[in-house]
Amino acid sequence: MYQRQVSFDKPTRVEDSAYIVEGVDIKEARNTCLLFSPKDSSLSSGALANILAIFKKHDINLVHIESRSSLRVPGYEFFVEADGKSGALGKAIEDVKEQCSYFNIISRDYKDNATAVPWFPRRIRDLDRFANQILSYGSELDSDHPGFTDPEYRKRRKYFADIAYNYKHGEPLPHVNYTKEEIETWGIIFRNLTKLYKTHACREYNHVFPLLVDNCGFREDNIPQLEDVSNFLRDCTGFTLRPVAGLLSSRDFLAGLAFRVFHSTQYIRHPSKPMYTPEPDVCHELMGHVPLFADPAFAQFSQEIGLASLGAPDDYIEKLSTIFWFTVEYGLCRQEGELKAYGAGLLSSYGELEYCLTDKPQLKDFEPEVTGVTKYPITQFQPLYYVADSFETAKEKTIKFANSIPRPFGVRYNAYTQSVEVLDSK
Ligand code: HBI
Ligand code: FE
Repeated sequence: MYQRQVSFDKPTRVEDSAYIVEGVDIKEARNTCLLFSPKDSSLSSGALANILAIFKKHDINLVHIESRSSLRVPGYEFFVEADGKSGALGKAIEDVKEQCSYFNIISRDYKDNATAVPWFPRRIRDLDRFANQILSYGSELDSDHPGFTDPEYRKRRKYFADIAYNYKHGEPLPHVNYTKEEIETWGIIFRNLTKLYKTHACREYNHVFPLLVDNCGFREDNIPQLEDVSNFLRDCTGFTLRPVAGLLSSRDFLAGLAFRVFHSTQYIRHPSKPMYTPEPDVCHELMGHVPLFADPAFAQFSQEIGLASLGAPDDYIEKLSTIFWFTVEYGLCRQEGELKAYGAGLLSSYGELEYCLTDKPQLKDFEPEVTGVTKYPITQFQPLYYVADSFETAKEKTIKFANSIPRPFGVRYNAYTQSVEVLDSK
């Protein structure tokens, strides 16, 4: 029986791994933003010039500066992105702080600083910065992984991991020639799942699936290419796919959703156990997740979870991950009086898709405050599912929940520039 045993839901993150790209230590550079209002913040007083002089003194470059009139204090508020060694930056921050009535730090190193807000991407290309910060690299399999002792499979996993590792925003998604054996594995899963969708999947899923057959080569004898699927999704809702080399931290993974970017694996599970995978694979992403990202209301709902996560404290990241688990992964909904599945973990698992609509599991209405603190098993079928009335109401409830997250600012997505605007009020 297929079990999606998800051993990757670790709320920990790889904070300390040094990662170097093209000679630039991006852990140090450009991962600190400052949001502040000078004490006398009327522009005519030259307040900004005084502050800039402090940065100059400490040899800190500002690679981005924004100003706007402040809602918090009379006068102006500045948002700057600093580029410099953390020691010098720390000193500059101390000096600037003294000149300010309001001051906030947004930093990757937020754990060392009680008042700092966790860093988050603000432009879609910022996603390149954590693409390589993964909890485990593709070819490093645990000893209980079905492919652990298969050198061919590990070599193949390394190939997929390298593709994703080298990917940069804006590039076409690399085309992969899947082997005959890989296509057979996909075929088994495809054949079994498609028998159930008519009766078990939600209306939106069944609306989109034939379009994926027609436009993206969803067939028993073909593993669709991420590039074709991503282009299809972009036309539907603006969602795009990005190849990912392994498991991202929850924080990074959720941040992608704020930009309507879904991090997708491209490898396939080991052929010895076609109905089981200990981690997401291309079957889970394409048959589980992709169809619903083509639905406008579901796409909005997913993006709201992503936007809520930006700069949120760790305990709220965990709540949002749990909400993600009980909706995007294992959600049920009620349609015309009948229960249907919309979660990707269900729609990519033959066994659990059948089980979830029987009278065995417990059902509760989706309520973010409650759902977000519910414990769940990851190695067996879910004993409890949360049921949504519609993606619209799930979205409204999630927005309300997001407003309760303690953050010193609000965020808004600008689809024209594909960037997140940091607002000084919610
Ligand atoms: N990383 N690559 C990848 N794929 C996922 O599905 C994924 C992840 N990191 C965390 C995660 N899912 C979930 O456990 C939630 O925390 C969001
Ligand atoms: Fe998933």
